[in-house]
This record gives sequence, C-alpha cells and structure tokens, in this order.
Amino acid sequence: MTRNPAPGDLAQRIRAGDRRALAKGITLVESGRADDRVAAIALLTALGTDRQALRIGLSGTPGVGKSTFIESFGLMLTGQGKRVAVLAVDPSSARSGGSILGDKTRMDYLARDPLAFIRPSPSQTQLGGVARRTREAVALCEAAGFDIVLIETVGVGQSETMVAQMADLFVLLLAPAGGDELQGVKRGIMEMADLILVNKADGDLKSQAMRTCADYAGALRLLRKRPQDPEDFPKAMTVSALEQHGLAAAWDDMQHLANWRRDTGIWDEVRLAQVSYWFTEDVRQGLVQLLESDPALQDAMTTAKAQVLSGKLAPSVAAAQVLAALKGLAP
Ligand SMILES: Nc1nc2c(ncn2[C@@H]2O[C@H](COP(=O)(O)OP(=O)(O)O)[C@@H](O)[C@H]2O)c(=O)[nH]1
Ligand SMILES: [Mg+2]
Repeated sequence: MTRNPAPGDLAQRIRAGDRRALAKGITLVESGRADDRVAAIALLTALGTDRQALRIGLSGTPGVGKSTFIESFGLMLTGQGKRVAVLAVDPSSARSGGSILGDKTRMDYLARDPLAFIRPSPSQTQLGGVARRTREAVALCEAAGFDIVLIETVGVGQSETMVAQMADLFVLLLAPAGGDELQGVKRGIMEMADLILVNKADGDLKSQAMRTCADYAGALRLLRKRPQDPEDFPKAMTVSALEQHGLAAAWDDMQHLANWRRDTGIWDEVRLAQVSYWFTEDVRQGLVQLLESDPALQDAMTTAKAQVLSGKLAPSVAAAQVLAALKGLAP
C-alpha cells in the first residue's frame, strides 16, 4: 500500500500532463497484483472519462514500416503542436522476448520529443489481459490530455480486431507486393480498415507500391459499403515513411473521416458500442477469473466434476450446482 501513491494524487498529476505520473499509472494498470488492481480501479475512477483523444489503430506485418511510420507521422503531428502518445500491443512479445517497440533506434527522435509519449508493450501472454491493459493505458493517455493516441499492433492473431475495437480509426500498413498477389491480407482485416497505406513508395519500390495501391483500392471497392464511411472511404494510398511523403495527405484523410463521423453522430455511436462491448467482455473475464481463483468455487468445481466423472451426475446438472455456488457468492 505504501508503494502506490494516493489515487487522487496520481490522477491529479496525470491530468496535469506529468509524463512520469502517466508512466507510473500505466505500470499500475499493467500490474497483475491484486492490490495494484484495487489501486488501478481507484485511479481510473479518479481520472474520469471527460477527455477524448483521436485514437488511431495501426496494424501491419513485421517489417512493413510501422515504427518508421509512427516516428515520421508522430513528428509531423508534434510539429503542428499536437500531443501524441504511442502504445504498442504485441501478443507475441512474451514468446519472442522482445517488443515491437523494442527497436527504439527508429523512434529515437519521437521518444525525445517533449510532446510525445511512447510506451512499449509489456511482455504478456493472454490476449484478454492485453486488451484490458491497453484500453486502460489509452484511457490514461486521454486523461493526460493527449490529442492523438496511436496504438500499434502486429498482424498476428486477434490483436487487430481487438485494437480496432478500441480505436476511432483503423489504419492498415502494407508493403509493395510483387506481381498481383494481395499479400494474403485476410478479408476480415481489410473490412476493418478505414485507410490502407502502402508504405515504401520511394526509390525502386515506387512503381510497385503504386500498383499495389491500385490493387487494394480495387479490392476495397468490392467490399460492402459500411455505414461509418463517407464517400470515397475506405481508401488506399501510397506513403513513404522513410522519405516522409504522403503523410500530410494521410493525416488530411484521417481528419476528414473523423470530422465526418463526429458530424453524423457515428463517432459517438461507435464509442458507445465499444464501451458496451468492453464492459460485457470485462464482466465475462472477471467471472472466468473468479471461477479459477475463488476457493469455494474451486471446491464446488472439484466436487461436481468428480460426480460427473463417476457417472453420478450429468454434466449439465453438475454445472448447475457450480453456478448455484457462484450465485451464492453474490452480495
Ligand atoms: N524504402 C523504405 N524503407 C522503409 C520505409 N519505412 C520503413 N522502411 C524500412 O523497412 C524496415 C522495417 O521498418 P520498421 O519500421 O522497423 O517496420 P515494423 O516492423 O513494421 O515496425 C527498416 O529497414 C526500415 O528502414 C519506407 O518508407 N521506405
Ligand atoms: Mg516496429
């Protein structure tokens, strides 16, 4: 208890834009310890939910240029006086032992920018846990007054869907492809994208990037029209993160899309659908965790399971016993 400052104190410092306090707050929400969880909930309560940033989810396979893009794009935004936070989601980092933002060298300039805040992904295994921690980190960055929160994720597993579920805009970064292959981008991921950026449109790769972009623009037109899109969206365009080409155009499009969604009320609708989804998700996960950790429930499980295994009870009857024990725990 002495380790954690009073939640009100920390909240006040975070809201004042103190980056060390923000880093500390994120460490707190990332912690798996039960007492830290209590402090984290108190912190989130004290912070409130009145501030909003533009949340941009950014996905793409390793090597496509995400880090380079975030640095160039982030510096362009801070150059306009915007405060930019970068968070990373990498469910594979626990296995590989490294984080996607571990290659710090490419973010050196942005990391030193007083208007930017970069938080690498902690190593963790369970996607559900990653989702909650990332969402809470986003909430902390919003409370700290950041204008834009970039959430980077690698193109593996369900992490893209998860990031799309907490972002206002979802950007898919691709590299120029050889021939007419569509880089095996899954349809579901294409359907989530608001903007497809074909990176590395420079030097020898430029014409290839333009062809790839045209292929994707064509593929996007074949998708069913979504209610959250104005005319001409979702869109594919070329950029060069390295040479900093096309970044301003990409930003213009993102702002146009965000403003359109705000004006039509879709922005609020989407945010409401997201909080509703995450609320249900958190309750579900909390129940599973309770089932796995509460001693009384564990006993009920063991007893009921033994009866199933010895043929005394049908699985559904035994399950009903455990659920009755769960209800017994309710206040
Ligand atoms: N030619 C070119 N290379 C790039 C560009 N952006 C990134 N790269 C290179 O692609 C490689 C992977 O970049 P990185 O940002 O680490 O990709 P990430 O794994 O998606 O984060 C590095 O060698 C970068 O220098 C670009 O716009 N043009
Ligand atoms: Mg990277």
